[in-house]
Amino acid sequence: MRLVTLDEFIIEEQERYPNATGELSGLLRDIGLASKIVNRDLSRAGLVDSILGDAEKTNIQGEEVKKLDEFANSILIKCLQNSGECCGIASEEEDTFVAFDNRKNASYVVLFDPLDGSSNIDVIAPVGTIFSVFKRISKHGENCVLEDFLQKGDQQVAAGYVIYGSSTMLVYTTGNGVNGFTLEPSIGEFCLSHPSIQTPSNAKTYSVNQGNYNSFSEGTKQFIEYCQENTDKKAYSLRYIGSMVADIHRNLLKGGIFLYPATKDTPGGKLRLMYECNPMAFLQEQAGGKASDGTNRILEIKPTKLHERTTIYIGSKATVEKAESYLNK
Ligand code: AHM
Ligand code: MG
Repeated sequence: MRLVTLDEFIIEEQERYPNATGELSGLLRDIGLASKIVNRDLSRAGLVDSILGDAEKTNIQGEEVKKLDEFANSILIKCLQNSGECCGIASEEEDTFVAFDNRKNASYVVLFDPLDGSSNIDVIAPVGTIFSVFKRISKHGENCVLEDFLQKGDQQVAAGYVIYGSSTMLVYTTGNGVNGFTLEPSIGEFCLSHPSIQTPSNAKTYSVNQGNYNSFSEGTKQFIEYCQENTDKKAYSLRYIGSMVADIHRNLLKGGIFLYPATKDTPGGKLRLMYECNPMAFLQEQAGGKASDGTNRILEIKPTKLHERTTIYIGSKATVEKAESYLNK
């Protein structure tokens, strides 16, 4: 079987669209490169004292920053700034967006969570990088502005994640389906391993931090009971890694629902609209799944700030609709 590398696939895809300028292709290749560098250092995390553990500071959202969060953040920024196609970034680890002064003519902005689920690093559980790409709406030749980033999710031109697990995989969409590429370590290339991913319409598993059960709404509690009792079929299995990328990756391939509802501590939800929920929602929809805040389609939420949070119910379409039916009774 012929190996198709990520770079070859991106070029072949670009050739299908005669009007494509190749800028987005270049950007995706640079994200692939950044994730290979992050992957290399993550795989040594347990060995190298200097990169394992806390950076002994907190980010703008009051969360503890791990050294590897900072490392992944700076690698992504460097690769994107070098790429020439990106006029600015916003990151879960930065207070505000960063405009690249030397890239005023570039067309795209990229938002990312450099290392999602990073509290899992110290116990060698999977973590991930999540990214979301928008076309700028401000004028070329000037610095990008906040409005370039605060676009609704349905305006994304590309989105994806990299999961660093027992193997490393990059999964992305440009709005023409979802494809997955597994890193072949001996040649250092992402190779097409999961073409045209479609997610099953019914879940087999549900993923939620059930420790928060007592503070969930009645509708969410009833939906969880439905998952456990599900009388017509076998009850769903509960699978929760605590790393959104890993939980969603499993559900995408095997069928499942991931939910992070409102809790007492996080009444507006915990996960970030721009860095986590939008890109995952775009991927799920492209794979035939669904993503909602319980009532509204995630991709239609108009963001008001970069670090906005939302509740999320995402995964197999029929199961997300079932959750919505309990929530909106
Ligand atoms: P992070 O971006 O600070 O790593 O937080 C996001 C993570 C998700 O990966 C995961 O689904 C969730 O937080 C787990 O939260 P909890 O520990 O409250 O269940
Ligand atoms: Mg995160």
